[in-house]
This record gives sequence, C-alpha cells and structure tokens, in this order.
Amino acid sequence: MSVTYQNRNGIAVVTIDNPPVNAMSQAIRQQIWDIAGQIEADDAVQAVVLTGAGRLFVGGADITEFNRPPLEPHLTDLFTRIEDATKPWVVALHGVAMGGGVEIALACRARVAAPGSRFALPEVNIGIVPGAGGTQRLPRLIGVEAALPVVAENKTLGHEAALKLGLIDRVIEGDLVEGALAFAAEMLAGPLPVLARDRAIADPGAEFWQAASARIAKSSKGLTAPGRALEALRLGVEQGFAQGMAHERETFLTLKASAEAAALRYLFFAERAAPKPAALKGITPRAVSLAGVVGGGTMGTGIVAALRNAGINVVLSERDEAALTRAKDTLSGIFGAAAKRGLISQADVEARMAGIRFVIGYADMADCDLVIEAVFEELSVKREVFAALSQICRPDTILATNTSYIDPRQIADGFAGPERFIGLHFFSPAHVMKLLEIIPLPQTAPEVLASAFDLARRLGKVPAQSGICEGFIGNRILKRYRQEAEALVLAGVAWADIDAALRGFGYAMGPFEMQDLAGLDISYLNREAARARGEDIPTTPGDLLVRAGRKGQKTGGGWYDYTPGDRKPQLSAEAAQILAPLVAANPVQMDASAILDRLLAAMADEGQRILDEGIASDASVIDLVEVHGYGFPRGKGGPMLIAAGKKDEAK
Ligand code: T1G
Repeated sequence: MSVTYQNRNGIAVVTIDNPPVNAMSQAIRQQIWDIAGQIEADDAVQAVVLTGAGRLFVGGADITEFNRPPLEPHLTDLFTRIEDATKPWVVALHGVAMGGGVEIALACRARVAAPGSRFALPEVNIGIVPGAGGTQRLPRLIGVEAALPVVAENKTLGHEAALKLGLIDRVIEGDLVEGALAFAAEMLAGPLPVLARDRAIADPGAEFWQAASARIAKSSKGLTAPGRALEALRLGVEQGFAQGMAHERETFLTLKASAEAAALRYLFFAERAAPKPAALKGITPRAVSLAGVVGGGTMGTGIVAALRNAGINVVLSERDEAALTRAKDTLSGIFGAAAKRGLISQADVEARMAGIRFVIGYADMADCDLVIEAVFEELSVKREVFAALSQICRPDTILATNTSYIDPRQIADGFAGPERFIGLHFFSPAHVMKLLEIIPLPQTAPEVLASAFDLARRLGKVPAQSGICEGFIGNRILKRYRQEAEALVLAGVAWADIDAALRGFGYAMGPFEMQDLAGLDISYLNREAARARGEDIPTTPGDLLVRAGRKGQKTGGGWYDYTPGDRKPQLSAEAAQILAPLVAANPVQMDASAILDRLLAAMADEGQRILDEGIASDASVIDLVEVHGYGFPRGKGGPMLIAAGKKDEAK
C-alpha cells in the first residue's frame, strides 16, 4: 500500500497503489496529503499528474473504515488542499473511478482518461451520499441535469459521455501517463482551467426538481440516501458551494452512522464474499461454452434468457414442436421487452435468439458442457430426463436440476457419473432474479461446485450454497414465515393488518397478498399430496379458501376480493366468513411492530436452525437469500442481521 511520486521533467507523477481497488484508506490519504505538501515546496515541480496503479484508478473511500469514527486527513480537507495547490493537478483516470475516486478527480484542475474508463458516485448503494464534494463539484462541472442521475440514481458514465459532458477534458489513446504529461505541459502553457468549485451553476427550475424528486422517491424503494443526495445537490445550487459542502458533509456523516447504511455495507461485503467460498480456493471451474436447458416453460425460458444475456450459447429441448414454438415466442418476448426498454438493441435481440438451438428430445445435448433440467416438479418426470441425459451427455458434462423442493439425491440416484450432478435453484423470472441457490450432492465433485459458482458470476447472480433439506434455505424460511403469519390469523389478527405491517417494513407486499398473486392452489395440492401419503397436516386457512374456490387473483378472490382487471386487494367478507371457524373466539390485538417482531423472529429462528444444521455456512448467506430471492428490504439487511442487532442490544 503506497503513494509515490516521481518528477518527470518538472511534472510530478503521483501514483496511488493500494490493491485491489486503490481504496483511499487513512494511510493513503495521509500519504497523498504529505506528498502534496512536498510538491508545493519543491521548486523543481510545476504541475502534478495523479494516477492509480493496477487495473483501475480508485474504487472510492475505504468502506471498511465506515464502522469507526472518521480519521484525518478527511477527504474533504485533502481535496481542498489539492484545489488550493499553487501547482495544478491533472488526474489520469483508467478502468473505474468511483465515489471518492471521482471526487478527487473533481478537485483537480483537469481530468484525462483512457478509453473504456467508467465513472460513478455509487454511494447511495451503501446508504450514504457522496461525502467529499460529489454533490457540489460534479453539477458545477457537467450541469445539474446531467449530474443528478450520477449523484442520486447510481448512473455510471462511460468515457464518451464523460468527455461530452465535460467531466473529462481529453481521452488519451496509448500510454495514459505519457498522454497526461503532455496534456499537463500544454495546460501550463495557457490559462489554467477554472476549478469546478469556482464555476457557475444554473438552477434548472422548479419543474425539474419536482419531477426529479418524484422519480427518485419512486425508484429508491424506501431507501433514504437517494432523496438526501438530491437535497444536498439542490441546496448547493440554491445557497452556494460552501453551504452545499457543509450540508453534504453533515448529511454524509449522519447517514454513515445510520442502521440503514450499516445494513447496506453488510450486504455490499456479503455480496462480494458470496462468489468466493474458501473451500473452492484454487479449484478450477470447468469451461461452459454451450449449455443445455431441458424444459421451455417459465423457468426454462428464464434460464435460457439468463444464459444468453451472459453470452452463453444454449440448446433448448422440449417434447414437441408446439412446446418449442411457445418457448421461442416467450424468449422473443423477453428479449423484445428488454429492447423496448432500451436495455439492448434489436441486433442484440437477434443475436440472443440466434444463439439458441431449439430441439426436440435430448440427442443435441451430447455437445453440452452443462445441462440444466427445468421440467415439471415431479420426481419421476425429472428422473426420466436424467436417465436419458446420463446416457447421451459426455461423462464430464455437468448435470443440474432446477428443483425447488425435491431432494436432488433422489433425482440423481443410480445414474452414471454422480460426481457431476448438482442443484441449481433459479428464482422466477430467472433472467431477472439475482439469487441462485447452489445445492451440491454429497458426491458432487469440487470442480463441479466451482463451475456452479463461476456460472453464477457469469450470469450476474448472487450465489448461495445450500445443504439438502426441504425447501433448501429460501423456501424453508418462506414456509416458516407463512406458518407464523397464518398462526397470527388463527389467533385473531386480521390478515390485512399483517400485510400492512410487512409493507410498512419495506416488502413490496405481505404474505397474504403474495399468496393471492402466486395462487393458493399450488401449496394446497402439496398439502393434499402429503395427506394422501399419510402425513398428518391440520386444515389450514388456505385449504378452506381453495376448497371454496378462492385460489387467489386468478379466481377473482383468495384472502382478498379483486375487481376484474384490478389487482388491488379488497377486504373480503366472504373470506372472513369461510375462515371464521378457524379463528380464535377471543381474537388477540397486535400492532404492526408486534406483528413484525413475531414474523422476523420466526425467520431468524428458522435461519438459526439452518445454520445449526450446516445447511448454510454463514448468517450473511441467509440474508442474501432473503434479500435477493424473497424481497426482504435491502435497507434492513436481512432477518439474521436484525436478530444479531437485537442480541447485541440485549447484551
Ligand atoms: N472499500 C473497501 N473495500 C472495497 C471497496 C471500497 N470502496 N471496493 C471494493 N472493495 C473490496 C471488495 O470488498 C473486495 O474485497 C475487493 O475489494 C474487490 O472488490 C467519500 C465515502 C470498484 C467496481 O461504493 O463497486 O467513496 O472480497 O470484487 O469486481 O464520497 O469493488 O476481495 O476481500 O467488487 O473489480 C464508494 C465499491 C465508496 C465502490 C471493483 N465506492 N466497489 O469491482 O472488485 S464510499 C463504491 C465496487 C466513498 C466518498 C464515499 C467494486 C469496483 P474481497 P470487487 P471488482
């Protein structure tokens, strides 16, 4: 970890070297501070070029310091020192400049960058606002309209957009430092560029702020920082740079100390640790260039879309032409919708479709490096598929089941090459949901497990390794959550109050609204099948509703009533009447806080059992499952983090 400088014909080249992302830790800040003082005193130096060693410029302040009181020199003071230097600083950017990495660049006189460079102020992702001038200097450099999406909405700028907007002054082809030195020499020959802080800033007017405020309130999904970033930017426009800086700093420190920011930092690090389990260190994954998917239904086509979005060619197998045609139409629709939203081009749509071979049967799976089964959730149907695949596919082809409930050992039992089997549980829609539960069988080879994690990385998924139990991690906790919610209904708590409590906590919808959306009949049929196997399963509210024909939105009513064409749940006297026999004669009263405590405690209790049984390796894996698979509000971190916090409070 070091910051060095070298005098190159009167221009000091200052290099930050702090692998892996040149985070500006206290030691790095101190070294830059000291070198800035040395350069000011060095008559042999007329200007400075600041650059980063390694694959990127600077990934930001050192987030690992955020749980402790801020240490001097503070970035704000360091950046003022650079701005006030008598020798102008030019920053030479490459790879990525994020957060404080962008802010130190904004404090320099000028900025040059290598092609492919990317710039972002992603602080809102970790619950804070840019804390070293980003909300004040960036709009003075590129204008308020261009700056706001970067400051408050996590927009990343590429080098072309950055040049066009004036964030950078020149794109340097070839050697970046040499190009920056030449730029600095030219700069010295003429009038120095005006510092960002000294530039005028135009107020876009009330309409702009109203629209921006409404847009950000909607997109921030209950998180605090985006709205506060807009507020800091606006205040600086209205009250000037100094006031804006003071407000930004106060907001940054307040948010940094908040529970929401702590939860988001926890998830930030958990998401980076998830793809790198220690047990797989040094194990080389198998290359997957051609993947097979068996089953072109909702899950199968979602998985195909995820694979194609990652540039992996696919063989999609179905039973007959009609099913293949349906799958083709579904996939065209998925990619077409992405193009309509401007996420990909029409050419991308065609390329994605061209990379899919639609076949009947399994013969074409012989070339595949990996085959994912996504057929009906019935053991015998899955076993038929793997009986064929284990004969047709190469011995080293990885065979994965997408089952969400069935024990993968039963699916693979008796087939050749058991070491190549694994569970890959995608969440619907598979091309959207980031969670991928990875379920190795006892005999799964380490490089097959490593291949599953590598596939997750390529698909942009958050992997969560699960042991084998009913429902693995996520559906097991979901079952307990639903059981607890229904226990409250039987005790007399109104299900509308329960849903409202969960929505108030940050879920998009509560457990009963969710059941109406998904359909009550699926779990009803599972319970009936278990009863047919002789399992003693008491009658549940869902049983009574389904038996009364109330399967949810699809039948116009479940827990709630629905007006045709309107998904808004309405209290249902009929449902209340159907369930009355199950509800306690003396109903309990519970407010939202008590309801929440009860349900969160149940989730955490089931999570603790999952840890105790070795199904999950760490509490953070369980929280990633809940956040990325079940809509747990990100700003709360997860049921395990909340329970840990309650334990700490109790100490
Ligand atoms: N601080 C500390 N550690 C960091 C870090 C950071 N800013 N960024 C990454 N790491 C760790 C990460 O945990 C992982 O550790 C390793 O580096 C490689 O990360 C004042 C206050 C820069 C795009 O939010 O988006 O500046 O697992 O796997 O895929 O206003 O890292 O190896 O032990 O992600 O090449 C704002 C966060 C900070 C950017 C590189 N900056 N980082 O991606 O590597 S707050 C951010 C990223 C701030 C100012 C405020 C990415 C990356 P380990 P990685 P990558």
